[in-house]
Amino acid sequence: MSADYKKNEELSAEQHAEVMADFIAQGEQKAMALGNRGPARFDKDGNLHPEIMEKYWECGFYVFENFLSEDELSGLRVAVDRLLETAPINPETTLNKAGDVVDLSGYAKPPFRYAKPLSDPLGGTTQNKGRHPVKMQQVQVAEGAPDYTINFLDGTLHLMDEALWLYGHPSLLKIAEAVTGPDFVPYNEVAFIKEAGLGPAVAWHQDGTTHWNAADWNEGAHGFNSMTQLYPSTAGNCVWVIPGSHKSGKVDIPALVEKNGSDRFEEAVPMLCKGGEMIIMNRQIVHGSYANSSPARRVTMNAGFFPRERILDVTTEKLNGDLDTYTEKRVEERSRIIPLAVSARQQQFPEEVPYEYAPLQRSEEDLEWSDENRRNILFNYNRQDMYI
Ligand SMILES: O=C(O)CCC(=O)C(=O)O
Repeated sequence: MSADYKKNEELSAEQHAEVMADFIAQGEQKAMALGNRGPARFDKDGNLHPEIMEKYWECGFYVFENFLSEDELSGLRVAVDRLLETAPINPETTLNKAGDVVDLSGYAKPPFRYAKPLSDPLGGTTQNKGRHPVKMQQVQVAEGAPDYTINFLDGTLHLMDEALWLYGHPSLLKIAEAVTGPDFVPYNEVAFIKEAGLGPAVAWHQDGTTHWNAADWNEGAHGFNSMTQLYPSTAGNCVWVIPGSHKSGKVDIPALVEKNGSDRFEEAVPMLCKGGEMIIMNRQIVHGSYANSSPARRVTMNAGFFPRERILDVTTEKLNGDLDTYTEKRVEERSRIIPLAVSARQQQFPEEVPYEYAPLQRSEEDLEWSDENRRNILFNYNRQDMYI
């Protein structure tokens, strides 16, 4: 282990920022040299440009520049802040900042998730099927910091209409189609929040937990996440990845920590972009984010997708260890969120050409956006989240 990596010891936020500085400078250079960024481009048939897909499959991630309009971006920022204002101030109370009681009992899954500032809640634990094997560098919080920070929102589409409109974005769904095929299946929509000087680490991991040993395993077997950034995704606050590692099968993360002498892997690069840009990231890529000892906030709107053939009729454990089976009915019910979001977006942005989701094109169910479908389809849609 290198001298400055204090296993089982805490660094102050200043010391952490200091040990990260050289690593960040090198990582930034490597990231910008990969050539996997640019605006979303489509060919004459409206399909994502093949050069983009080529780079995505080479690197395991791609950055779509200038993705959102200023208006859409500021609407999302306001919506997230408004929502956070309403949240209980910590996981032990029902009171929010204004002192009002917040009733979240109707939600099948708690919308707000909390963590200790600058902690690493998952690393080195058996949580999430033990897929985060090594704890990240521990960092002390500054004096006067709150006991908890909200680091995660679960089920963003029923929490904020702005998130539903984003989800119906025709380019986002065209990109999903290009990566996973036109019958792509949604699995969860969440937000990662890393407040400046508070945001906890997400220890190094690969997302997939099911198909590693499948005879027909390939580099796309566990799907991908779209990650729309509401603020700059900087080396200090962002997700770092090992480019190309989505092609390596299951990676020995403890061996990487041993080889590098710390959680700062020399092979890793930061996924950098501006606010309003969108990253797509392969779920098999080795990735993680450091405690946010930086002065910059990150808010990422995640929406993940699977190839249909990798989820249909699969029985596997969810991240909490419960067994689940993804029947055709289940997949179809969970997928209704796509036409519903497209319809909601169409009502918000009527001048846009809406995306057509092939699997539910001939559905006889009413999947138009309405108050009734907000209640019947959208509310608690995320109890049907799926995991492979
Ligand atoms: O946003 C982060 O910090 C972690 C994201 C992540 O691990 C994921 O999307 O799988």
